[in-house]
Amino acid sequence: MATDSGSQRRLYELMVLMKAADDRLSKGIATGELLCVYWPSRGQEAIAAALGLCLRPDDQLLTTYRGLHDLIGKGVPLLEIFGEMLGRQVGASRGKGGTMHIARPESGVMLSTGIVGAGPPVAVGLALAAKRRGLDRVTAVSFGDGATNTGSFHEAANMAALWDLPVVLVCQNNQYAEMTPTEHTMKVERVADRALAYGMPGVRVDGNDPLAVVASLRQALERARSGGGPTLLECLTFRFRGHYFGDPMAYIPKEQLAAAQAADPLPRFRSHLTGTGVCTEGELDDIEAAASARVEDALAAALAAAPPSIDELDSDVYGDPTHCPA
Ligand SMILES: Cc1ncc(C[n+]2csc(CCOP(=O)(O)OP(=O)(O)O)c2C)c(N)n1
Ligand SMILES: [Mg+2]
Repeated sequence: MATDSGSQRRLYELMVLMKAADDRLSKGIATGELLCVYWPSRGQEAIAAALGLCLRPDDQLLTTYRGLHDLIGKGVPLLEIFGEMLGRQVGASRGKGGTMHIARPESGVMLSTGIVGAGPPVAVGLALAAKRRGLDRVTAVSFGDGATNTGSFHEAANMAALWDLPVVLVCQNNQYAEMTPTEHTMKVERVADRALAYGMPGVRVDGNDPLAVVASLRQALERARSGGGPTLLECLTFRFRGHYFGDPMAYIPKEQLAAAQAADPLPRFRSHLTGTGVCTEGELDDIEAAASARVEDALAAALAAAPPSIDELDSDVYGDPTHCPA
């Protein structure tokens, strides 16, 4: 099914908002204005925008420390993202979790984790709960190429397939795990091929093309929602800013980075939208200006917000054993 023009425009809005947030955070951290840690997602926007477009509000998403784009796509308010990164009470985790630990169940974001490979087993648990309760919700989990070398990924993939759980395993293959290229950690070339071992479809898509990601994601979501079980969706992309913000990226060959930047998903999708007549240059300029303004407003509000009060110290530490969210 082709993606209609309204949805294409929505994809661009999301991608532009993700890039604007990344650009502003990067500038603020580099100048010392913002005191926070950050694992940049610049370059990987197309995947998160597709997730944002295709997941329903009641679907769930789990992500990693490199989750800025995923959080924006799933609708976590910018104020709550920036507030959390800056340790403010308005943050999604009330300023007590920081960049690595942003969760917002109201938006379906159940986990951001700094433990590589920790998302898939939690997603499998959530999907098992949904299946047992007869909900037609799907749980998507986003993780890196490096995560597919952890035992927890393989255990989760096996169990998800065995029990036909409504999960979509979304690998954002940015070709590096910290400073190590994938060919130094995997004998197989394609992450998607790992699906064969567990009896589920494994699909590799161009992760810089939002329409390609949408097309594959829709199939995977449909399969999961109708009881067909999980899919491993490998989205091939690249990480433009290094592992952590400030990483000098000395380990990335210059030609490789230049080629990746030439395939930047943003200008490429912009050309597609204008070339096919979906949007005019002026409309896209307006989208970009609106995104920058939203980011500025949210960041100013987060900077002006208070840190967690002392009373927050022991709240949210222990769960309520009688409360079981639907
Ligand atoms: C269990 C565990 N092992 C090692 C680390 C250290 N570490 C942090 S990020 C990272 C690389 C992960 O690479 P990938 O899964 O490809 O995700 P990316 O950072 O590229 O998005 C590693 C090894 C960790 N955080 N958790
Ligand atoms: Mg990686």
